[in-house]
Amino acid sequence: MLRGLAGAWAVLGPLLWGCGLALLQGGMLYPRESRSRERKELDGLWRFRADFSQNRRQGFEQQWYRTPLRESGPSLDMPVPSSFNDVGQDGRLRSFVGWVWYEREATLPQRWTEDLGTRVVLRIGSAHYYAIVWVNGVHVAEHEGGHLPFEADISKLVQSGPLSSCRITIAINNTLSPHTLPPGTILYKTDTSKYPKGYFVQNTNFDFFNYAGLHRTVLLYTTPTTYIDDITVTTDVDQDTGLVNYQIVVQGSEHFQLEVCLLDEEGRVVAKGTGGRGQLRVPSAHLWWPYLMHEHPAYLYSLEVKLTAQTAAGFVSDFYTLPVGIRTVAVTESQFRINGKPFYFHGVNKHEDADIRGKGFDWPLLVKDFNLLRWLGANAFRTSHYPYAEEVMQLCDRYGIVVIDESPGVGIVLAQSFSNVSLQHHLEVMEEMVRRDKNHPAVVMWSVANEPASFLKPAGYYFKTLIAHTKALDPSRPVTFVTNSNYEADLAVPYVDVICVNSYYSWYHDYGHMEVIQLQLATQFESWYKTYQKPIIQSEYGAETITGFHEDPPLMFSEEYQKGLLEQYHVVLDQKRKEYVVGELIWNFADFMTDQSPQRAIGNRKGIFTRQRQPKSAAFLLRERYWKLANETKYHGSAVKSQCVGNSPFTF
Ligand code: GCB
Repeated sequence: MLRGLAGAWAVLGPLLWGCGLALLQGGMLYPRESRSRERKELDGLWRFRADFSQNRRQGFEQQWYRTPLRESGPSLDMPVPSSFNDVGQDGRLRSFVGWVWYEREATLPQRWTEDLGTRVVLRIGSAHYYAIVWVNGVHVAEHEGGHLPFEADISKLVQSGPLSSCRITIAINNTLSPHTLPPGTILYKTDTSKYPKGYFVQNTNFDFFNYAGLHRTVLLYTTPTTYIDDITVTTDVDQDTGLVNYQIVVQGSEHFQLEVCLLDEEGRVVAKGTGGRGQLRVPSAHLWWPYLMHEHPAYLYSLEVKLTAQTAAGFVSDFYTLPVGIRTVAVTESQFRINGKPFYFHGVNKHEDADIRGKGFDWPLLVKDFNLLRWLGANAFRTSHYPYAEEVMQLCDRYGIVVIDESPGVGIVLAQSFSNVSLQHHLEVMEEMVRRDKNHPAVVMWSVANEPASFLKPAGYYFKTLIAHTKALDPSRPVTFVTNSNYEADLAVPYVDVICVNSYYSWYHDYGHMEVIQLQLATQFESWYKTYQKPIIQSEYGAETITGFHEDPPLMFSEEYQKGLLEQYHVVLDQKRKEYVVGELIWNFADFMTDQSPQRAIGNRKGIFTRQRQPKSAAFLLRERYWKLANETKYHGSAVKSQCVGNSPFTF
């Protein structure tokens, strides 16, 4: 039985998106340059100060946003994008909890400040966790959540006087509470024989370092005052005709015309349309195929949108071009299908994490990671455990790397974190996430959470509501969350389309005993499948491994143990993938930083690559397996050749 909507999509697509869209307020299109739009990145050095005062509120009491930061006290140079934690030598800053202040001046082109037909927008790609923004001392935005972008229209401010620059101040608070996503708690330690007065620690229930700061690009961009605010595209296939359903939202005027034009990769126009909503038909369409599933994976068309509007000042035009991949996604009782063909996820879980910059976006790191993914023969990853930078998603579209897009719902284990306050926030985060990532063909499934306490009583209502809401926002994609609960106790799995299960046999349980893995893993799969008859992904498995540690016979933490453990998992995965297991995602792509604890030797070491992206022995094992899987599961075209181009099998 088809659980996906692919069949009915041709007819219902645009209509259903209409319903979904009604829930979202405003668009969040990626800022692209065009004939009508400019962008100015504000990356580089910002002034910075952490508020070390006892109550962390000195910055507000003294209104640090009113005057340049240098006038209210000493400041540091802080790179953006970057986490602030690891760039300095001050241990207090590494573990700082509370408000930090960023500031920089931006010089604006004359046209931006003088042309009242220009709209100037400040966009912050990610500020972890809570941010307040002022421009020239005036409050312009506030945002909760560290992994999704937010914007402020600052036209009025920068166009109100003879200004050629503006001062941007951003205060950021990284404190996590039971109602934030991810949740956390602040624990005050009041025993004065052990702790100084006012001593507190931030506790979390997730396993990565709570890096903070301006993690992604901060930029200014322009549009005309009547502008294309949002575009939503969904696709389907009818025989060999591609169907592109589009819906466009315009702000600033009610009197406008819209023209859309779909171009192929050679720049030829393949379909045209008019109006704010419609369907384009593309005969003999090139489908968007995942990496290694087709000779020409990741085919992208370009949807050129042109808006013309009549305003008081005359005619204005706005142009926006959106990459579009034509593909379908569907789920059956035992398969995950892309373009009607069974798809097997062979990939990784990642983190945004690296030396020095922490979670700060970095192009060289991004390109290196994608080169490693392709070397590995990985066709998928999960954005564990929060939405990644938009540029990451764009590369997935371009390379055909399939994405399970996960929300920051990680570590939801406290009863308070299942309250209505938390649920309401989680619903809003899903709205922001779907709004940002809905047009990426690479995104094939939403994951609303990782390892919540889904056996607790309130989890049933919480996840039923959350998953239903996500499906209402986007009826075109399956929805899941990742469980580590017992199959009999889990109250949330009834609502998912695909069961994603994490297990660490012979690591956290029966440690040192690899001989029990096969039995335990087979039991895990069989129990879940018998109960639910839904496809299953092994969404995490792995072993802590310190590169360079060798022990034969294998001992825990050695490279041999990591390999041995993976091999045991693979025996069972090879049996069950013939039935209903539709994917395997190793934990983790690379070693990454965590809080300090007796279980962590400078971070989590379950990477198959080190934090510096050098392979451990397990990387070679997995590479052999993934290329073999690619050959077995490819849809058509010639065999996937492990061609030696500089010893790397990047191409067919
Ligand atoms: C898990 C979590 C992941 C941890 C991993 C581990 O189940 O989902 O965030 O890092 O286990 O290594 O313990």
